[in-house]
Amino acid sequence: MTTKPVIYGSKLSVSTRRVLLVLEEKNIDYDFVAINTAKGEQKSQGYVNKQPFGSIPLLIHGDLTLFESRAMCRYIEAKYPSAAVAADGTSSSRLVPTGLTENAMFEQAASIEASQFEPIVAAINFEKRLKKLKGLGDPDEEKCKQLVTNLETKLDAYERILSKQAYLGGDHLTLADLFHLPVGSWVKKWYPEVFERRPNVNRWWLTLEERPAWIKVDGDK
Ligand SMILES: N[C@@H](CCC(=O)N[C@@H](CS)C(=O)NCC(=O)O)C(=O)O
Repeated sequence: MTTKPVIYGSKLSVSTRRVLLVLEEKNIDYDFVAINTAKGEQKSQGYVNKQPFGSIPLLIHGDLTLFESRAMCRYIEAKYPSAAVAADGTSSSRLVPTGLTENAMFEQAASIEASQFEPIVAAINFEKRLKKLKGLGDPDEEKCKQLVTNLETKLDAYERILSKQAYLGGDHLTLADLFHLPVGSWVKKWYPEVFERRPNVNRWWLTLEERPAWIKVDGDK
């Protein structure tokens, strides 16, 4: 298939950014179709026919129509396994390892992100940013405090893991690390100390934030 993947989404959406980040990491050419969620374009009948949940992003590539950002990232990795590494040369092109043990470690890390990290950071992102954008009022600071306490407990576990290895899934960068960046970078802006006072979490996070692909995606708003 020679056609480019088409991503429907918003450059401000964390889930869209997750997919754009992986495309940039792997230097894949893609087309982008902006969906204005404030205008409810993601709820139009034509869109919902393709994305039944009426949310972004959506990936279309040839005959394939795919939703769920993490599934898209895995698809991109599988479809373009030998795509060029990032400009700084630090990325292994295999963002999902294929060896049995390495893959099990990757899956563990991906599961940690989805089940331990995402629910908390997404709730903080909702309180601090999305609530206002949706006209639902000010953040509930008491709720944020509880969420941050919960996040600290999780990051203590990350600190234990990252004191023994460079990345969450082992000694090489994988999709599991990249999955954290879009929402986590917002949370770090509001609560930098939560990341910074854990030396290994801090080192890991700075390594991710400094990746040229992320700098490009984060700057493209
Ligand atoms: N688990 C989904 C989450 C998709 C999602 O919640 N997208 C948000 C933007 S980040 C959205 O579409 N919000 C508008 C809406 O749901 O109407 C994924 O990773 O793709």
